[in-house]
Amino acid sequence: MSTPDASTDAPPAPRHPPRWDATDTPPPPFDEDALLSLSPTEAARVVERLPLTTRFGLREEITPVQRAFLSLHGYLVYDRVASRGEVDAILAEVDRVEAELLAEGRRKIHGVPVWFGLDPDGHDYLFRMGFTSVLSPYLSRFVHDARFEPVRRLIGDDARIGEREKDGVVFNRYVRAEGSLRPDLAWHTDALRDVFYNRKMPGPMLNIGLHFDRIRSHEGGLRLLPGTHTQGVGSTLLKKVHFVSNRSDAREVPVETWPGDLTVHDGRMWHRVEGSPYTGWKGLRRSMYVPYVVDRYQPKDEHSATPAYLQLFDAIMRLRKRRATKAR
Ligand SMILES: O=C(O)CCC(=O)C(=O)O
Ligand SMILES: [Fe+2]
Repeated sequence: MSTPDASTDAPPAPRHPPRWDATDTPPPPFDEDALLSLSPTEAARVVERLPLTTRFGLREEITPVQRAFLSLHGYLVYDRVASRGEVDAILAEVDRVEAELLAEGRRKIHGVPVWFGLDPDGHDYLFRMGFTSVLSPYLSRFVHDARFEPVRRLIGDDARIGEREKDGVVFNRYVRAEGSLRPDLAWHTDALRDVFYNRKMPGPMLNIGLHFDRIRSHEGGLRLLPGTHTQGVGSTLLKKVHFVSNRSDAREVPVETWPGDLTVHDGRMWHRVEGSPYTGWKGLRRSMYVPYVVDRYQPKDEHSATPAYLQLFDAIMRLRKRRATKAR
């Protein structure tokens, strides 16, 4: 399969396209047309009345209400920022890269392990990879698209897309099956990872995620603990034990998604991924995280070592894969 061109309207079909239902459209994003010149104090007052499940529209500028929502709650959900064609094209690109990695027997990209488990049919299946855009020119063009410029400026005027830094563009798949490496992801903050990378305490940092599947709140998906981004370093590191429990919390907010949605969340906020109640392909969920970096430029290459924070996870994933393969 060749790399799709962003200009064609017929991208190759992914192996597992998202479930689209024409009658299941999201509620319209919050109408901000009359609120674009509010002061921060006025915007904060508007936000106090908004539900935690508010969906926003991504415009050329991040609006005062969006800034106030992010500042109070620690996250934002944007209505379908990627088109249906783009969602399909990205998923097909990941299929292509996965096949390439399998054919080459490659298990690391720039030091970040590629986690292969088994899919519901018992075939090798990629669960997480870093530096995805390094292997996909289509994806590299996509993440640099002008529509994401306001998101970049939200992080900082000098922020850049770290395609070759940290873990690069990370692609995640979750599915419940025998041999699955993970149906879910336990409570954590992303700030802990930053502590490993920077060897300093977490400061403000935003994570930008793209969501590829229709996930209703009872079907698992991202869970956020609003407000935990301003909790202070102690709670960031110790409020819960990182990557251990995945029990629901009375204050958590389920993030319902439609394919193409974009989320912004503060890296210091506690969050998790609830597994799907469905076993097999019906519960497949995919997400992609784009790193925006402001630190000194520290690119990685094929000689880079595996980051310390990933070594333990990697050992666990390998063990799971070995067990799954043996059980067959
Ligand atoms: O899949 C998601 O939406 C969340 C992933 C996540 O929290 C992470 O990889 O740190
Ligand atoms: Fe995370």
